[in-house]
Amino acid sequence: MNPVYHQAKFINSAPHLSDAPSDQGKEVAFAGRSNAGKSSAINALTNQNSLARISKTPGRTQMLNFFEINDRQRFVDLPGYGYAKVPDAIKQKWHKLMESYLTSRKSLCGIILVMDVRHPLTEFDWQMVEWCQYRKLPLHVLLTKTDKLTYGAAKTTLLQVKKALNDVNLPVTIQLYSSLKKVGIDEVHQLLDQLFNSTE
Ligand SMILES: Nc1nc2c(ncn2[C@@H]2O[C@H](COP(=O)(O)OP(=O)(O)OP(=O)(O)O)[C@@H](O)[C@H]2O)c(=O)[nH]1
Ligand SMILES: [Mg+2]
Repeated sequence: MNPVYHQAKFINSAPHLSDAPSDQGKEVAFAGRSNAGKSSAINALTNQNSLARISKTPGRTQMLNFFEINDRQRFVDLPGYGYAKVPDAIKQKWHKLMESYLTSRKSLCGIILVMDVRHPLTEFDWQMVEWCQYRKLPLHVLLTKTDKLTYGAAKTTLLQVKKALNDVNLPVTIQLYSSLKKVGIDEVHQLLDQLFNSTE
């Protein structure tokens, strides 16, 4: 357990990149399709019940949500993507916002890609992998909601996803995780320590 992350506080929701906090220090962003469990992961990792908003309507929040851990470190809850009910105009807006953030944000030092262990590697996840490759950003995959599967089934998915990402030319790490059952929190905290403390 790393209580540093428990101090996280909400900064703001940015509808445009120009509304983001100053591009200083380091930022780790949580990405993943709508309903994957990004906001729940941020809450579990910070040991707070309602820091990041959990919505019952997937894909509604189309903003970058910033949280500060301290004056040099932040989390970003990226807008969910890939939900069928979202109209094209909103999808395009999402794409523009994500692309501008992911390609230009200097403080961004790593991506936590959250995938529902029952639906891994959607085309939207591959889009994220591509953006990470473009920026050479370290990628950590959280296969979440493992409480919905047996350990054996989750482990099989873990191996499949590892294999599929093997050829990606990036530092990629993958783990099983559950916000609900608090499985894998220490592993994520260690990974965050590494990302935030890397020199580059
Ligand atoms: N069983 C189980 N449910 C989870 C877990 N994590 C999240 N959920 C549920 O999944 C739903 C979506 O979770 P969110 O954290 O809001 O997902 P999100 O990725 O932030 O979704 P968007 O904000 O729409 O992009 C909620 O009903 C959560 O309670 C988990 O580890 N286990
Ligand atoms: Mg969310």
